[in-house]
Amino acid sequence: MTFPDVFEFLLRGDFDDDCDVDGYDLAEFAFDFRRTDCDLGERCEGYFDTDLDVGGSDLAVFAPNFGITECPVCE
Ligand SMILES: [Ca+2]
Ligand SMILES: [Ca+2]
Repeated sequence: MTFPDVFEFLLRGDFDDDCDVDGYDLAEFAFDFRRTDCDLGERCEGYFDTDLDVGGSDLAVFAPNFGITECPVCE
């Protein structure tokens, strides 16, 4: 089953998997924003790169998707 990985790739920032990037997803992102321990403990929501933190470079990935209300793979 590779579908979930493709799905996540297509709409990064949709942390609750409901095919949009809205305020709920923003709340998830904001909760982990500024974490620097993404190699430890709980998974960092919003950790899109490989620098072990949730910071500006991750926000740059999340921000363009914010406001999308349907993902490309949804009917
Ligand atoms: Ca969502
Ligand atoms: Ca980062």
